[in-house]
Amino acid sequence: MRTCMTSMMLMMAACSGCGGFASLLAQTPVEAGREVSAKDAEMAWFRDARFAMFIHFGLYSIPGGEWKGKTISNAGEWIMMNGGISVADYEPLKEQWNPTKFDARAWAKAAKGAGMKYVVITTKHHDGFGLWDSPVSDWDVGSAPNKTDIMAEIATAFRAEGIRIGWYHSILDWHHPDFIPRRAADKRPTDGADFERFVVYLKAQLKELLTRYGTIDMIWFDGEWVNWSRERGWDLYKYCKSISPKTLLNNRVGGGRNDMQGMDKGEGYAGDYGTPEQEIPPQGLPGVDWESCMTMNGTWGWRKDDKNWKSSTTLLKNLVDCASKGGNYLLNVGPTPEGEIPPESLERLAAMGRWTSKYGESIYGTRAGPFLKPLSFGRCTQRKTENGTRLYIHVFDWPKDGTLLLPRLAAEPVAASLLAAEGKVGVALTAEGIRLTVPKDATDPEVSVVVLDCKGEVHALPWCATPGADGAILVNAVDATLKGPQIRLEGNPPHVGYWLDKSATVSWPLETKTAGTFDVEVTYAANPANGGGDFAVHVGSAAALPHTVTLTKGWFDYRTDTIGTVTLPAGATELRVSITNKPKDAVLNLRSIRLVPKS
Ligand code: FHN
Repeated sequence: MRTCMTSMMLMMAACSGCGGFASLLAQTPVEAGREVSAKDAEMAWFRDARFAMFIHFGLYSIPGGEWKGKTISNAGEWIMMNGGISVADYEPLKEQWNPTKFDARAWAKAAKGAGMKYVVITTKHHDGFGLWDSPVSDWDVGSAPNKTDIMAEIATAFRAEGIRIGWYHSILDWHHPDFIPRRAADKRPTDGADFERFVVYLKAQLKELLTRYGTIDMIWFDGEWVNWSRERGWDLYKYCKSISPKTLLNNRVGGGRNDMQGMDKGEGYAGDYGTPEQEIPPQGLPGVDWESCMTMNGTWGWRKDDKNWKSSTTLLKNLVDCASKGGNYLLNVGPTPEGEIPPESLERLAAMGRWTSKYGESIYGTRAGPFLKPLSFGRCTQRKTENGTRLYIHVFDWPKDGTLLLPRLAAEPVAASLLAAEGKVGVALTAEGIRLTVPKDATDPEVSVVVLDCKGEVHALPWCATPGADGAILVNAVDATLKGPQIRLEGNPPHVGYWLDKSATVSWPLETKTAGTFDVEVTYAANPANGGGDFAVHVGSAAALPHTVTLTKGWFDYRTDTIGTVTLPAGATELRVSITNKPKDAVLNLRSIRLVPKS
């Protein structure tokens, strides 16, 4: 797809080192050359790290998803909740806590070998059980058969491998008598329960965790959705920072997390970075610090029957995807009750290490790539160099015709090469964009990396949809401009979802050399339970093209309707979709629109 600029404008951009397009360009936040703020200084190591180990380890590892001979659905670390287990029935687990094979040095070596730069381990999950001996509690390892201070072992072993330390700490506490409201299965009386007293306890334990084990690099708060508030979040944020100013605190401290999407629901919530969970933002988030946490199988804590392991290639692509969008990848392991990381996890960590040890330059210390939308064949990261900018093009799908077309950039390419591989790469500025000519075969079985060195800074040029070789114009959700409340991209590949507000709209800039009439094909999903209604497609100022949705099987079950024809004028215009009648929660999830020229 061509951007809306003539090749002459591009050449001018290239020649002028893109100085002529500053006003047009989406700024890609990079540190080089700009005033480094206190926030930047504080976040620097986080932004460079890109890859980390998450560890869910605790009493819940013992049942491993089973309780009294029954398999409990969706339970690893949630077994107490999902199994409806009372505190009295859960407490005896403490007498079984004896991870005899726990070896923090082995865990640290596995993380180091994978190329992970920090670790986040559960000090206390929602069951309230502490993996260190806390003077303010006897619900911790201090009164268990095996009194090993897990935090101390982790801090020593991971620091020895040069890995920074993060403590996961749940605000939600299903065990402490002062935590209210209680779970449904928790029939303990709440008389005398005092949540303020619980907060004092919470702060006392955090002070222990922040002062007993050297400088802690981050506290990974969680469980912020019960009886928590923005005000409590700021109070806890300031409390922790008063003890350890350099310790980063995620946005779950503040209660502002927007569910699994993980970024803040609005302004004014506490927290240093966003925390998408089990998903990666579909597009980059310029100027935002974030980290996607994901499991290797389907469960955070150990679950003996969860064999749903993602491939190492999928895990690698997730790492690259996160880095290309300016975020970190926090990849989870759930050790067994004996204290061992499952072999399937170790295999994947070793496989990732083989790749990061060879191509890590394209991940660590890089920043989000300049492209406003993900590349169709891979991803891109960038770093500042002495003479300009180095782009790392991560190729997931090696081209059969030997060419890679990069969307247009205001850039002055100087040279292209293969990272950690032999072979030549040609580079040419063309009317469609920057064309790279690569060897016939991929240089890596999983993710190959092409390097493009450019003079000066590199910025994306405004994108718009243009006719492809067949004359059709395809616009996908990932390229859309979304306006209005709640609406956002969802899924992979994404559709436009959460279209809950009738005022929200979706649009794409278009450009065609000649006027023409096109059939309009809309691909969408509409859940029978809470979807359906009417929308309209608008082209520029022409009359709207109305359409009534046909319900599908669900929000991720798509269909394509040809809804009529539109006439495009020559030149630039806009394709927009609005909701005209919304009887239920939402009308549709919109995946793509294709304009097919009428012959
Ligand atoms: O409820 C927890 C869950 O057990 C797990 O710890 C994840 C990891 O991010 N956090 C919460 C769910 O958002």
